[in-house]
Amino acid sequence: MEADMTGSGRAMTILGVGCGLGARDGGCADGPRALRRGGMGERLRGLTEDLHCLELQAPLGDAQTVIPRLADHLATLVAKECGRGRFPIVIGGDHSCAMGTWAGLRQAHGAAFRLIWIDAHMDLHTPDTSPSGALHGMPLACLLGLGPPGLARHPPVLTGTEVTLMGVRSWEPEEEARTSRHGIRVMGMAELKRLGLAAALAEATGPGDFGISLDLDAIDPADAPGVGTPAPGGIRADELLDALAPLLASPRCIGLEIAEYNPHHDIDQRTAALVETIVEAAIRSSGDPP
Ligand SMILES: [Mn+2]
Repeated sequence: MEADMTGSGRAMTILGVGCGLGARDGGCADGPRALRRGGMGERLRGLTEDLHCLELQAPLGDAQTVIPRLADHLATLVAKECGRGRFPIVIGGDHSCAMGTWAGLRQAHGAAFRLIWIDAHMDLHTPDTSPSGALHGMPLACLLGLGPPGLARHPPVLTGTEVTLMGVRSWEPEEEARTSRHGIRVMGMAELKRLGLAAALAEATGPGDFGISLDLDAIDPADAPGVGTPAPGGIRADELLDALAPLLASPRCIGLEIAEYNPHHDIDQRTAALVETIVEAAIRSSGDPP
């Protein structure tokens, strides 16, 4: 890792995943492209000497066929970038991209790591429990090895005890049952308010390595309107940024994913600016780890 550090922080690769096939509202497929056209890459390159940007586009087709293939492709790319000592930032696209992101990190990262899944939803459905059938409600289940062949990851990428769900406030009973069965730690909004976000994140990350998967719908729709499935009563953006920035700076942080940016629902570029600020925090702070 050290050899790839530049004067201005660690080497990073942003992987945009233009896929909305996993969502009922597929507009998030345009997320990475909208951010690129808005000039995010150029502005971020002003902050670091070593930033690569890649973009995947989902082909037309059936979600159940396309998404697992895309996830395999993404996993390969993420693993390759990690192997080169580069910090991966995956930007969706719908949250089904997580099936690839964390498979790739599991492949490339030798040590154990915890995953902090910040989301309004649990994403623990399988096709037989999902009311909508949308695959973006299933990625965490797939990573745990749940679901039908082709969708479930085998061997499982994660075990439940490695995962903390944070900010959840909308789920089905079958999903909640899975959190208990698999030992997934759940921190709902009430607990986040009680503990404070920084303390909650510190508890969730533990002393070792960790990754962060942020579904933008975890954030209150007032601050992040540009999502397909908004859920009122979420985490305020300022609080999240304050709590997240020092974690993104930590050398224990092995990867970041930001999913569900839907430019068609954004208001005054509010959500786009937030995505950029979070990525910026990862880039800016990476030069001087605590
Ligand atoms: Mn999600």
